[in-house]
Amino acid sequence: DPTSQPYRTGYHFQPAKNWMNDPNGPMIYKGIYHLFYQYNPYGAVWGNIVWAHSTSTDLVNWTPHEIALTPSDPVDGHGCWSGSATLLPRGKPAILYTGLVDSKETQVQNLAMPKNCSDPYLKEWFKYENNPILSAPIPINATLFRDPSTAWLGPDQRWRMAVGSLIDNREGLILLYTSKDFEHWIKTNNPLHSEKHTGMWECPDFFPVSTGDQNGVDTSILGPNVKHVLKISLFDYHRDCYTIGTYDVNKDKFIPEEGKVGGVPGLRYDYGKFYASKSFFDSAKNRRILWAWVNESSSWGDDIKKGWSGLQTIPRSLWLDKSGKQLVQWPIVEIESLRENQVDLPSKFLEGRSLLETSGVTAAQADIEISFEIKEFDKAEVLDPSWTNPQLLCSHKGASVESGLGPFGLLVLASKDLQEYTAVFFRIYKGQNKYVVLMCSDQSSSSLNNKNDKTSYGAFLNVDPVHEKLLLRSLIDHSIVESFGGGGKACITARVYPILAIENDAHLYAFNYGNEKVNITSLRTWSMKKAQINIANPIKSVA
Ligand code: DQQ
Repeated sequence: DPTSQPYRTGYHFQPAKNWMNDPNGPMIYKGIYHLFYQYNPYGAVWGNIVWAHSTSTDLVNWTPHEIALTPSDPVDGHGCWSGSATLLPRGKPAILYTGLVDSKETQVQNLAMPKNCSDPYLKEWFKYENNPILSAPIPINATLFRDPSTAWLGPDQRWRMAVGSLIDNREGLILLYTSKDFEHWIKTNNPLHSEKHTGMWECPDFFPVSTGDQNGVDTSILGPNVKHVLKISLFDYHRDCYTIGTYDVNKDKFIPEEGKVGGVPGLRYDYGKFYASKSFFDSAKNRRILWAWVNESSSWGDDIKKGWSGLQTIPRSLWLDKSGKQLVQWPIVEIESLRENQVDLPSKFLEGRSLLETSGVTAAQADIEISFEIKEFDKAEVLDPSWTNPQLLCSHKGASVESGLGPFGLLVLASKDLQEYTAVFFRIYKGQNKYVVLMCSDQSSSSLNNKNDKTSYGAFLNVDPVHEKLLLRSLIDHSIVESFGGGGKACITARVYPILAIENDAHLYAFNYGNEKVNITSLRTWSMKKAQINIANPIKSVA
């Protein structure tokens, strides 16, 4: 039974069984949240891809529906790949998605619409009779032409959609198309954006963010009060990168403010496992919400044995940081409705090389927030200027490597004897003219099962530890740990499969393996209730 296993999650979105990858077409329609996703109805590995569909009223509990889009010749007989939803004027939804027309993975773009717009659950969809609406333009390779974005409407009353692609020199690019009627689309002369030596760009997401507050704005909003974000999924590196910039709607060009969108050292939504993300504007609560696929770190054999593969992140609100230079993400507030049995620890010093167990929490299914304050910086080590790659730094200096200031943070999904643990922590270094905070998620001791990928992840956190507290929140859910540093300025998601630290044998600790003491100013834990997620018949018959 795939639903009763130690790695099955309690409050993360996943289907009852089988393979899931990218989130597709998230939207809110008549007060109902919709999530579609790439799904294999026949097994726990990628293949036979359809659009599965679930709806929710609170983004926490989800009802499964019939498959929304299933392959049919001639426009998508070999797969219904990723795409997006757009709300047309008068609120009518439309789906743009990639169809695979043959076994060689030739890709076209298709349009689908609801059969009955008065059904808020949008249970049935039909494919537009003149599909495909787009085939790959010369000289684009038709196997590298996919993932239409949510469309936005320009002041010229033309819709725009972005499609991911690749040309010579491993140049990733975003093709841009415009349309007056959503059915006939014309390619613009220049791509929306492109960059050499980055490889294929998948799943583009392009949207405005408000410069004045944390509210989200509709995808078609332009003007002086917004900046634009371009997110791409880098196929060669399996990571989601974004850049903030301005969008010139007359030239249909995106101008990044700094750096490169495709650069491996660039900004990422999440520095761990997180891919093919997609955002949507939630008009009910004026926020932009982000979803992403979190794949397994276990072996194919183990995935087939457990009968499922893939999770979605907890949906995250997303907004522009006060600095204007990066985005901030935070789990949607609705998830807090699952919190119970709050335990508060009084503020206290955590001496060097010490451990503090938090009890009274179901540590395998929990939410924890901890805040550290540093007073003494003398012992901080000097950051070697050549240490520019935070992930490498975290893998060289795992949780067991002591230093002056850090590592300090959390040991989650830990066994009693600490044979197994996942460590999420900070280290503080002396940089050129400021202190540098490194955030790590170290999976190297997460499981005695060595068939899992236990790569460590890391990010530099844009927080000044002299003037600000160091906040860390982790959402722990059996085989996933989603961590938010600095109130969501750096996020790291990890998948782990402990053998000992499961269910009631999982423990949770705060730790400080550095030499210098740190002050825990607050430590709050909650057990998390189980959400009703994709259970076909949640109401048991009493007859
Ligand atoms: N997954 C889909 C593609 C997309 C990729 C196929 C990204 O449309 O490019 O399942 O994970």
